Amino acid sequence: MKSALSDLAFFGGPAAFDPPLLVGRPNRIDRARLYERLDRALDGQWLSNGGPLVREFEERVADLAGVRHAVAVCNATAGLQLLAHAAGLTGEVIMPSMTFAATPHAMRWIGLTPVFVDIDPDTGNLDPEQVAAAVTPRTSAVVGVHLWGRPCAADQLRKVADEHGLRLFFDAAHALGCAVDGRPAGSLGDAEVFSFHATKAVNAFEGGAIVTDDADLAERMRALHNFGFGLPGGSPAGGTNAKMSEANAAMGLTSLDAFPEVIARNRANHAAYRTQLEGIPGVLVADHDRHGVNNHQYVIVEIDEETTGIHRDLVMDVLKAEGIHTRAYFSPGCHQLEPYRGQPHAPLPHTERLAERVLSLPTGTAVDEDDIRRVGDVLRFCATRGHELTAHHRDPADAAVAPRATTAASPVAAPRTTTPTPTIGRS
Ligand code: T4K
Repeated sequence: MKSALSDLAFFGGPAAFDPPLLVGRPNRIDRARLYERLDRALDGQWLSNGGPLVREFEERVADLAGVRHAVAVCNATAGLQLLAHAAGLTGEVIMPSMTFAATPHAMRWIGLTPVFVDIDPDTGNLDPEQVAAAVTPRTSAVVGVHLWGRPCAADQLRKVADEHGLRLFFDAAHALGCAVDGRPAGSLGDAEVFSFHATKAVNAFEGGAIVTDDADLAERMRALHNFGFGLPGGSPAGGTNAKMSEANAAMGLTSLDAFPEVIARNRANHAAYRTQLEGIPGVLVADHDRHGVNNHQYVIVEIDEETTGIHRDLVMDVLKAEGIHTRAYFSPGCHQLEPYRGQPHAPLPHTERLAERVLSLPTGTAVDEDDIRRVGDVLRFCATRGHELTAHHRDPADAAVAPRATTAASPVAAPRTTTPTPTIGRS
């Protein structure tokens, strides 16, 4: 328990966690099952190009998404590109800035122009009114992001898309197993893309899947992700290689087996964080349950600097010194990242406000209730002694509590500027 500033590892005290606790630790799986599946692939001498494990993985993912088709791919970024290409998108694609760089980068990489619009501050997801206002003759699609697994306002977005003849796709990288009004994520758009990256609730080491009810689109994607082979009439643009291997599918299937247990643990962890942090002025634990069924793979807190006297970035550094490695999902908004910085965009006040406050805490099977109690202690200390902590950090002349040399070099205490430090990539 920390009671004085000098107890904090940031100011030279002992760290709360050694080894550290990290956001994004892969969830536990049954290794024997993984090895059995890998043995099967090796024995069968079929390692890629639509093997039996990939087929089984696709069936199970399509089932979870409540759709007829799933095309497994090497990662969600390639999946987004494959989808945009197969759907024949051109010109501008409307999307939120409050997302991982992969969403705009995937589009830009294939010559499309991401157009950022603001979020609904209640959900963190695309605001349909802002989407309608951003449509131009060059717009071909809307790509919503189910942020932290919260399903987008699909019906309202569908209305806007239909009015303007646009395709409606979702980046569902966070949203496997999530749902709203009984409709699973994956079934809300014309097509949606899941991520099975190592850090996700279900992982295939690396991987992704595009899910859809559109049989023609699925067929095009299946051909194009294998060099365009088998596409009726051929493919003028050729094709790419975005296939998932059997080894990735073996991991994906084994991780899917563990998914119910992972969700249960995530849900319990989320509840424990809420209990620990409830009532601390200026600290808000995002309540995903208000927005539908969630897999709870992201525990998100907002730090209000005005109330606590401490900026989120300094909280991250103090936590890191304690061995608690958080991430800011997502900060800054993509419009402030290269290569989008400096390009004109609609006003994004809600995105910018959320990006300044947001913090993602460790969860998953690597984290238990006792860990959460100890994380809660440090966060409570930061929030209730925030003014003091900030003042001491800004005045290293106070030798008794001067920050450790390594962390003092961090940019967190620099005055806020219009070009924020990319907190996602900070390590
Ligand atoms: N759309 C959205 C909305 C997304 O969030 C993402 C990916 C995508 C699209 C694209 O999906 P993929 O193409 O990746 O399938 C991480 C993930 O790399 C990224 O997949 C994910 N979103 C994003 C939210 O998180 P970083 O830059 O934070 O990764 P990194 O390497 O800093 O690791 C994050 C944390 O996880 C650290 O605390 C370390 C820990 N970690 C990581 C790995 C890889 C582990 O403990 N073990 C591991 O094996 O992006």
